[in-house]
Amino acid sequence: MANSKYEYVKAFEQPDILLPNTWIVVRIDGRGFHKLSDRYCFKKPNDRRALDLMNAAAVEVLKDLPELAIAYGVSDEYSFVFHPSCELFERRSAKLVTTIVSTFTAHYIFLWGQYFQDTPLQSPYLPSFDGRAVMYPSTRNIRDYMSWRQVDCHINNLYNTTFWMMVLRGGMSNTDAEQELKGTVSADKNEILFKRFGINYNNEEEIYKKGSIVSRQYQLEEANPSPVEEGAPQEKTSKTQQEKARKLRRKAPVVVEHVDIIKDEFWEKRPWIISGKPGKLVVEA
Ligand code: DGT
Ligand code: MG
Ligand code: MG
Repeated sequence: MANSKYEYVKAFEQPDILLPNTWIVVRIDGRGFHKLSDRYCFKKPNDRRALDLMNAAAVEVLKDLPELAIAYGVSDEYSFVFHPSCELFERRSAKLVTTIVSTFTAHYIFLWGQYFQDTPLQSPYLPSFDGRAVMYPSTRNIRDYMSWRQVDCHINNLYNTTFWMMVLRGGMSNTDAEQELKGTVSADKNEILFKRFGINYNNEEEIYKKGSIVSRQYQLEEANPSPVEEGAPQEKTSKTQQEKARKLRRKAPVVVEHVDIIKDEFWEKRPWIISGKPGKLVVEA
């Protein structure tokens, strides 16, 4: 390309390459979903269609980006996790975040009609998402990040389930319900649900209690504790090796689960998430 006198403006661009050998989480969150959920009459406290739509869009993102190791979704947010060995877009933050946000949003809008058949999207009330990238230097950190989101899901869901029961079934005003729940602990909310409404919180649907985990499906392994070498420098993989791994990952189906990701078992049975090495494909019987 010929140089022009304008080309100096390129020098104003800031580098934004994320640190090597770190886990990268791109968390996206629906913008103004409080209003949007009212506008499209989402059911309270949980609208299964809304969650299934979030999950369907996330599955498409994982299919589109084989570099993604796992994703976790709750409410109007999704965390997409890249393995420390990921070299996509030279690990440039803006490219990673904007690609995830726009791919997710495109699929969310494209799939809307399948999940909300009687409530078409109307301009200007269109869903949009923000996003940010955060780096985590150790396996412990990334697992704690995932645990943090799942614990948050549980705390919010227990609160919301109790609150909306008190309002919708108990006939209380929003303010009164809020007032009564102030300062309560989990046991109190469980008791309100059980004593007043005959609801055993444990029997609520897993998708609401645990959120949604999206990952590639391989043959589950025996849950053996496998010590992870922390901080060991990753061998740089060549472009051909990276391409081979991408192709292998593309072959694995992407699945959605609603299970515990805080305990070791989930990670031990799916060692490919932490190791970054594809597992054995599940063969159809
Ligand atoms: P933001 O993220 O700062 O732009 O603002 P919001 O309004 O998106 O707030 P946020 O992200 O903290 O909270 C998510 C909102 O989305 C919350 O008000 C409840 C709503 N929401 C998410 N999933 C559901 C659902 O399944 N049913 C209903 N009724 N509301 C939902
Ligand atoms: Mg939001
Ligand atoms: Mg949110």
